[in-house]
Amino acid sequence: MEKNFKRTTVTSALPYANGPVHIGHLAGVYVPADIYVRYLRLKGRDVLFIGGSDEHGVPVTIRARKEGITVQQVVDRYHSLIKDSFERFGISFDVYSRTTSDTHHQLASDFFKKLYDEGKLVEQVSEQFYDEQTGHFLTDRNIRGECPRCHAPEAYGDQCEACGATLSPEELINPYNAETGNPLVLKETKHWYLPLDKDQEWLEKWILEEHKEWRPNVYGQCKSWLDGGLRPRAVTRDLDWGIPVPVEGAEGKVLYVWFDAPIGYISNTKELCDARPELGTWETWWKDEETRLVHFIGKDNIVFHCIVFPAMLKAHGEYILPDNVPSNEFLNLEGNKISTSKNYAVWLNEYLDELPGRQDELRYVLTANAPETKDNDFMWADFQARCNNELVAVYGNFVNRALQLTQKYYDGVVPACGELTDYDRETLAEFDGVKERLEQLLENFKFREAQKEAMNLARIGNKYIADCEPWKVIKTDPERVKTVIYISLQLTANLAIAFEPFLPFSSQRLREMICMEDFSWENLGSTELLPTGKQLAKPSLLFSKIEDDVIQAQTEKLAATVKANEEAAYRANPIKENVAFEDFQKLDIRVGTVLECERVPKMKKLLKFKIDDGLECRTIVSGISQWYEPEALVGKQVLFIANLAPRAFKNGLVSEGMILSAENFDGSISVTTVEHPVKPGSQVC
Ligand code: B3M
Ligand code: ZN
Repeated sequence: MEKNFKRTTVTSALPYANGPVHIGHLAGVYVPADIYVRYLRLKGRDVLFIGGSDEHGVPVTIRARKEGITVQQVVDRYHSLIKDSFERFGISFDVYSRTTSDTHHQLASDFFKKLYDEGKLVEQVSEQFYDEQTGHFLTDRNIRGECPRCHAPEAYGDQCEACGATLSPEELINPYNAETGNPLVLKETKHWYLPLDKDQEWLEKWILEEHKEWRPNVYGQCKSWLDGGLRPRAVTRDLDWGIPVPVEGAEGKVLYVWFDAPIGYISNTKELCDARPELGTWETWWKDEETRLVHFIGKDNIVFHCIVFPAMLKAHGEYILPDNVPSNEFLNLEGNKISTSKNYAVWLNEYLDELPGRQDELRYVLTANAPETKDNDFMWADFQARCNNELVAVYGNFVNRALQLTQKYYDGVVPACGELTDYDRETLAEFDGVKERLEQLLENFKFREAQKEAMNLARIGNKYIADCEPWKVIKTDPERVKTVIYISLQLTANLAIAFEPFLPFSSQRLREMICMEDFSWENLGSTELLPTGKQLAKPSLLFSKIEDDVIQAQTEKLAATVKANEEAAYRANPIKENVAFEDFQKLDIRVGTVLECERVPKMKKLLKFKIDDGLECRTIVSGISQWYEPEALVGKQVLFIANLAPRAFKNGLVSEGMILSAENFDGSISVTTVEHPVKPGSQVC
């Protein structure tokens, strides 16, 4: 059912202020949100675009410890860096604030208090690990200890990386604080939970029945959460960075970051509207049924925006719920995952310094390759090709020809339009439907296709001017050239409008060149945008070529990062001390043939092998299922340690030896094998 909304509140995920933002952020969330908002503004709709930094949570505290500075210093630094990068990329927020603001602390605290006072939260005491020396409770990931299954010494509180078992921290033998090494004790602690189990029914109806139009990736993720059954979620934490829990007896506790961060959208709207009363009250943008709420996010945030936050809003009772949550998949970089911790990314602040004035180029390529339906790759070679073959050779070339010829033949004055030929009419007819097509796509968050449609308009223009050859015809039929230039100029003006949401900087420059004051979406498709007799300004190139050396510098920079990461991984794992030859000889390494290989139920990482060791068939268990399909290993000859003491797993499984594999620097595993087939049982020496 289409509702008629009066205004739209658009939010985009609040990035953690624990590092700079990169192209993945831009492609996944901020460029699409900005295109949408710019489009709505051009259409004259009432819209607010809300952004800000997420300054709570554990990541910022980890960064602070790593750099030896205070958490406040970390968030101050990255908040300004992120804000500045967004501004310079033309992400046109109406407000970009932060979750450490007083307004936000007050609003989030009041929100919690209301739910608490009305009995909408469930209080529960549980035992959690506590470091008596530092006086801190620990998160699962910060707890380490001996694995109860395979007895590896450094299993995490949630998982053993050696055997792959999923663990809970209480199962660890001799748990300790991963950061300090201090032993841990169990201590009772009280927390408040949002009883999501009670929201199951209405959420199912609201999402699965009433929002079938959400993108398939969003809808699918929600469905699988709902199918799994919702459970209560703790909304408080034992931490000292965050918003204090506003309840007596909750000293040393703060609101969980995912409880306060989405409320940040509301707080930032409040800050904006308090400062600019002409926008109306913040409540109109969050509580009025005629307001449409749209959240732009990345795919790892879906559950929080589609299930948890709506449940919070509903429990509060006064708020509207999101009408759509367009979420993108991930952008990879040159075939690898973008990683903040490994410094493997194209950081926006660095791009701005290294490719100055090329914001539209990046916006264009990120939208052309947007990961709207599946993960996608950013490749520097593709970036160059798209800039040079599309922006320069099509859009830029057409506009430049139209404007230069106007200068040359008519001193920059729009000529009169004479009689139209059939070809003129065909051309005009082709771009006639563009407004409607663009609207259809933009309203449905199909930005990639929408941009293609705009580029198609430029292609039509480019072809038109090339076919009409005004530079030749001017000698034989000057009257005809007037019409060709007139039409080309109208197309140019249309391009300035159509591209504004996507490429705001070049659109603005183009607009200045054609002195276009009246600039509204409704004019799109018109053939009378630049009237005869209008004086245009001096043109300059809209886009310039990206040279090979620029691209090479970027790919070399990435390669250097990969190399540095590999070297760091090597240094972290240096060659061990020398051993005597006799000690080496104690190990009996042999070749075995894999007879069978299968996954182990409930132990995700394990593969169970039956190995022909020359005499008999033995069982060996190995934690490599992430890297191999079991069938692919059957028949292979592998190296294994034949005299390793057998190891027992909790489910009764016993491993009689160990298969040797190489661990690559990126953590991937490759099983060792022999160059020529040999008899099973052959010794490795
Ligand atoms: N800061 C996670 C992220 O940056 C989180 C988003 C909050 S949106 C309310 O991916
Ligand atoms: Zn283990």
